[in-house]
Amino acid sequence: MQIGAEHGQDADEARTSAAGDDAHAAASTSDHRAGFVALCGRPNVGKSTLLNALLGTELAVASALPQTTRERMLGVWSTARFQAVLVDTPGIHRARSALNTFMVDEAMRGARDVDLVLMLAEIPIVADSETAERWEPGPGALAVLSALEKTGRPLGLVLTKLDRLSSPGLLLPIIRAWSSRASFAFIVPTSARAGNGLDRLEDELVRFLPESPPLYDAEQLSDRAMRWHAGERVRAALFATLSQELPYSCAVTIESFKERPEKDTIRAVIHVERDSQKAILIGRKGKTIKSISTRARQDIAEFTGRPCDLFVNVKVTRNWTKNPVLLEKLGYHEPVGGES
Ligand SMILES: Nc1nc2c(ncn2[C@@H]2O[C@H](COP(=O)(O)OP(=O)(O)OP(=O)(O)O)[C@@H](O)[C@H]2O)c(=O)[nH]1
Ligand SMILES: [Mg+2]
Repeated sequence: MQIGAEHGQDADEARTSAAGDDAHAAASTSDHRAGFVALCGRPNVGKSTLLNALLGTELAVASALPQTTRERMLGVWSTARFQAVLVDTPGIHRARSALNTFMVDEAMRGARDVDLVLMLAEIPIVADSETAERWEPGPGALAVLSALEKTGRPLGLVLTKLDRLSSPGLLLPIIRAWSSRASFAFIVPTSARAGNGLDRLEDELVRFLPESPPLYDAEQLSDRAMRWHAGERVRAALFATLSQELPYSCAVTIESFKERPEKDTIRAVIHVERDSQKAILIGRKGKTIKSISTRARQDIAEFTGRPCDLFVNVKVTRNWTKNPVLLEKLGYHEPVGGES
């Protein structure tokens, strides 16, 4: 698996470099298609899980808690027929802290300049057809719709978590309620978990990719470097291990990532906002931090395909979620060319 060393290449830059690249041109056939597809929606609707299901690999970190994804990430889906560069984005929500404002801005940056925006929305769990008939999208989902319509990009609706619906008959009124709200290019119900609707989604989205040679090397799976993915896996372990609130006060930086043929060595710092959080994170006799780092180490090793040593430190970076300067220091800023 090849992971990108570059981040920050936008849609236009990728197109320009592909057009001038002989190696890519050689791979092109007249009907090959390539382009960018953004996955957008409220937090927790299943954007990262859908990206993973389409790519067939656990590239993006997904969790049961909302606001897991904080930064854009590209997942490159290459087939003989097309290359869809999928843009995973943070959930769009009403932001209060500096971190949340960054996340929503990041999501909107993800929807910019793409060939197609997919708006993901959860299928509501309705018990009977009467409830389904009365159902309307909520204010949060409608706010997302209005923000995405403003991008002016073609907009397809992906209804998610179809497997939770007890009967397929309940779906029709839900689709009707959505189609009365906007003129979507298409509406596709899916279950990333059960693998339903993914073939149809593929057919729909490929139609929006322009004829083009591949924009990325077919071997390249992501624009983010391995150290970024390692940091994400430490964050995933925090979401999986800690109770509700604490993961939202945690940021992870990778201080060093030494690749060695037999065993990589990774040093990570988990930043919390307060001393009391540091104590909880470490736990009695270091038990909590040990289980987090064991979990993260296994996850990173599975991802890289190599064993690793992972050393984790916990540091108090006071009120970092509220302070734009500290956010930048911890890596939450608009990407600059070549940086990962
Ligand atoms: N039942 C069911 N659950 C799903 C499906 N897709 C995603 N989920 C679950 O929904 C939760 C959120 O999934 P994510 O992929 O992290 O959602 P997201 O939209 O990326 O969330 P944020 O990054 O927090 O905005 C996880 O617990 C997933 O396992 C699905 O098709 N069926
Ligand atoms: Mg996500």
